[in-house]
Amino acid sequence: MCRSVDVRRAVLAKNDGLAADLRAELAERRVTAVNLLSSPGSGKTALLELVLRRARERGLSVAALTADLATENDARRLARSGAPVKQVLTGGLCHLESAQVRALIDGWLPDGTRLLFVENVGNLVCPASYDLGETLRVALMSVTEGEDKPLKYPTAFGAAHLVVLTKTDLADAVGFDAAAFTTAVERVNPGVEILHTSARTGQGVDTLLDRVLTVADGAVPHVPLLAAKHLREHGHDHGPDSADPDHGPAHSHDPDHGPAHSHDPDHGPAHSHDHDHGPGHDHGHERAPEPSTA
Ligand SMILES: Nc1nc2c(ncn2[C@@H]2O[C@H](COP(=O)(O)OP(=O)(O)O)[C@@H](O)[C@H]2O)c(=O)[nH]1
Ligand SMILES: [Mg+2]
Repeated sequence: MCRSVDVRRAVLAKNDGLAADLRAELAERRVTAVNLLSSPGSGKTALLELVLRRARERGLSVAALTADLATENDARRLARSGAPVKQVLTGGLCHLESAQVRALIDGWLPDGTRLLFVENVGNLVCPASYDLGETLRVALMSVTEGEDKPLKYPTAFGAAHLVVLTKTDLADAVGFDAAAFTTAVERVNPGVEILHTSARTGQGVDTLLDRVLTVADGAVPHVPLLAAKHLREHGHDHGPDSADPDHGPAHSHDPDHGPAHSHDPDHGPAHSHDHDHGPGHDHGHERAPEPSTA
């Protein structure tokens, strides 16, 4: 086995360990963390803003972290809900890691927070391999992306506790085939629940929040579905569509390869820093620790 593969495996193993610790700590604090995964533009931010609003209307204490390669646009949008929001700028890194989440919640996450939503970097490849210590992983896809995407990104959709279809208001306009989508999801994640949502009409927003609360209340046992474990058991996503959109092709075809984990040369050295938005925010520029790199 070549050394780079060893290093990638070690990076994943280290992340898994930190994630397990974080999950235990969050459970002790009675916080349920929800990791949202999708390609860019699927509607994560639009849906999350509605979920945060609805949760607050129900008197729930909620907070959100949102990751972006370069802008704070999503944090500004989410902060309109009135919930505490923190932006993570990954500086070109294509996913979040558990160490970043841990660094960000320390000293920020308000006591008594019930639900912590994490909007991951828009990408269906790398984020799928990194456990963030979440209780619930949600893979989202919009009706405009094509019914076969679960088959093309089996790690992202196969290791999700819940699959959310977004932008259903556009389904007729794009000729979306709901049955084909359901079949594709079933192939990679048999039995997983699929919710249909629209941030335009509000369809499914309450149902999504209800599902998250069901898990938070412990009404259904948490089933660990760690993506890294799934990845090791079922192999990495292959083919041109699995290339990390933030990186060059050199990182996409190693068959024995952990997640792409290098830095976009256009973005300089990977770093992350975060900005508070919403109540109590101080525009601090704390630096999260350097993400570990292969
Ligand atoms: N028609 C429609 N457009 C949506 C919906 N949700 C998001 N959008 C639009 O899709 C684009 C991307 O949404 P955004 O929330 O930024 O996606 P993200 O990149 O996954 O966070 C924006 O122009 C949104 O206004 C929806 O449910 N219906
Ligand atoms: Mg977004």
